[in-house]
Amino acid sequence: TSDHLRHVDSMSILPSGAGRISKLNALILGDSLASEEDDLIFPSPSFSSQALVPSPQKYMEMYSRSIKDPAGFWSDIASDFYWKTRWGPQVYSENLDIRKGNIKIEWFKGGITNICYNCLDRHVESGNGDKVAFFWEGNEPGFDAMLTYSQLLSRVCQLANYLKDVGICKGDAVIIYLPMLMELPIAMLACSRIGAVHSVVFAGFSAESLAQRIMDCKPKVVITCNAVQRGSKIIYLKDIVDAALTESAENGVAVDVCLTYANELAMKKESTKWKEGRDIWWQDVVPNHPSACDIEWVDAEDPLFLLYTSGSTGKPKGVLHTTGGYMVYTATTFKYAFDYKPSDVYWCTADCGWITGHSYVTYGPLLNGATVVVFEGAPNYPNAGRCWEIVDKFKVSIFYTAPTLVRSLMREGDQHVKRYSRKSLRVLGSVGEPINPSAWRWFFNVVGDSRCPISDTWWQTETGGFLITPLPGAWPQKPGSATFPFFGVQPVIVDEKGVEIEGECSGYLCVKASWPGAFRTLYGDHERYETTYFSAFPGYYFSGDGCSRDKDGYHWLTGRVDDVINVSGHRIGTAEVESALVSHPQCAEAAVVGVEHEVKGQGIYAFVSLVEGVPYSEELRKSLITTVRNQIGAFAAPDKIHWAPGLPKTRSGKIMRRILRKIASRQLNELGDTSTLADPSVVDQLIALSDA
Ligand code: 6R9
Repeated sequence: TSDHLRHVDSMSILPSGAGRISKLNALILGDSLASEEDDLIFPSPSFSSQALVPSPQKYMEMYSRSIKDPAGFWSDIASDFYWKTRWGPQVYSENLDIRKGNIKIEWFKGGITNICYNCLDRHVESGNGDKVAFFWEGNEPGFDAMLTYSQLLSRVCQLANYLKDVGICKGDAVIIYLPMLMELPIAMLACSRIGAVHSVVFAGFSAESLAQRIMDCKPKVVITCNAVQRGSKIIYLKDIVDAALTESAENGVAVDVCLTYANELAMKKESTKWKEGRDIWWQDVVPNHPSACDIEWVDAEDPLFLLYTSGSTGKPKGVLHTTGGYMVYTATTFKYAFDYKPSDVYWCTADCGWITGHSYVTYGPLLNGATVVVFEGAPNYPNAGRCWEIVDKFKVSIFYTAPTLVRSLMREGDQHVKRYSRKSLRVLGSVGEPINPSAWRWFFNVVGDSRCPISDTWWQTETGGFLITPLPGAWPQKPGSATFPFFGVQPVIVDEKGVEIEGECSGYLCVKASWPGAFRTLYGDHERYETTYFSAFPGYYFSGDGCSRDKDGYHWLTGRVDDVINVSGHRIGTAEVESALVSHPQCAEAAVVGVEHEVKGQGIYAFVSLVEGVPYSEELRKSLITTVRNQIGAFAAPDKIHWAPGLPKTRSGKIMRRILRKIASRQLNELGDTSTLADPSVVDQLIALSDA
């Protein structure tokens, strides 16, 4: 058993004190007892008694089996899905130890299936075709739509048939650049139906970022729409795609087809710029295609999608997920972490452009046959009550969002929440960054009326699904802790030498065995996969996050320990922002660090050195920020530009970010040792320019 397991087994999850122990025992024994005591918040007995995992004991039972017998545990679960051919004798095979050869992870190899079939056809064939799959809510209140499972299946088939018509085959890449219209998950499912590999690019990325992704995965088709209104702003997506396609064509990657959905609520068809021969209106072709489409049966290890994410170096990484393991894992994590019941209405506020939208807007919920709310708009438009209006409108019972949204709504005041009933809510969820205890408490007490457990789910693009998460109903919660590992997951905390630390500790968060939802490679660069994730601490997958474990065995994520910043739950590499800044003709050098931000979690703080002789000016500041917006996207725009005559560097020329972080957060008496700097006087110059 793992350390974690021993930890929990010995019931040391409890702080000393007989009162508490008897309370937890009471909970385990199913007594009707609920209380909030100090930092432990117990699920109510009525919640626990109906929960899928109603007690720590039940969790322990399932967890220990998942660790002792992963093959048996996961094949039992996988058997609930449809497989055309069952997987081979080996349920999984793995090598996570770089010292023993190449990193390899495989689950259900030889199993032949299709995730779209399991998301849609399976439910329709079992008589659930009339159940609502999607409730769609537009940007403007009053604009909405819905699709049942049967209707969704027809839509997906029509698009799949169109894609086949234009030559998309199994294994071909398709880039999807769409806002949160239902057409976005429809496009994902159409690709998976025919074995094509989708790569969704968040529609907030700039033309340059999109072009970079197009050039990396070389899609035959790009799917987009002409424009979208988000909040009070109209964004002309087709113009961005046009620019990206021009750039990629100039670099030798020509895209045959740009399938464009006419979103007439935001922009007239006639005003859209058009390139005959390449551009085609979705509405002109897709609805004319048959609403039934044969499945392309694929191997469990055939690729399902690519999703680009930021790392600590400049070039985004194409995280590759395969079919079978991802399917089983997203479905199972969704079911248990949200205690899913067929009567639930589920809303996740994430955009499908991020991993959360892949695993927990599209695949996880649909695999469970859930009813999902898809929201196009901005959560504070037209006012701060919009989320709760939507919750009441669709009777949402599971609401999954990011701490940044919780904090921004918290600032607007309780009245916006309280004027809605929210009585349908049952379970809340949080993802994207650590949730600070005060935001947790507001979410719990005000939004959830102190009755809905919060699943603070820790995971990553790379992990495919939740790795550390509460199971509502099982454990007492601690505000701000992601609690315990999901079934089959063995997190370990290691020190800087890669040695596992036991008990109460803090260090680097790693995982020591594979789980079905793990990514299998970085597209086109397996070596980078191995060096980025498996070399720092040989024998383990390294997450890039810091973590501490308290005396009760609860996990507390402390944020990234690499050069990645987390802004409103969006991962941004400091190197990407720096390379955008230095592409500005007047910028000589840039160093970017994250600083604490009240709403966004972290803000982007950029130190910029200018080319000799260029004076500082407000205009230049704006132009630098615009450069970043254009190269990456608005979400990566620096919050602060700090003029820097020089940057603190070691004698070997390495920028000392530790010092920059302290200057950025004004912790000037904690600068530490600056004597190893090539020129220690730059520090004083920087401090002097702090408020320039
Ligand atoms: C799902 C997602 C991954 C990084 C991850 C960590 C942070 C995500 C978190 C959390 C603390 C949570 N993170 N969830 N930190 N508690 N519940 O966000 O994927 O965009 O790849 O970001 O986000 O730092 O390493 P991704």
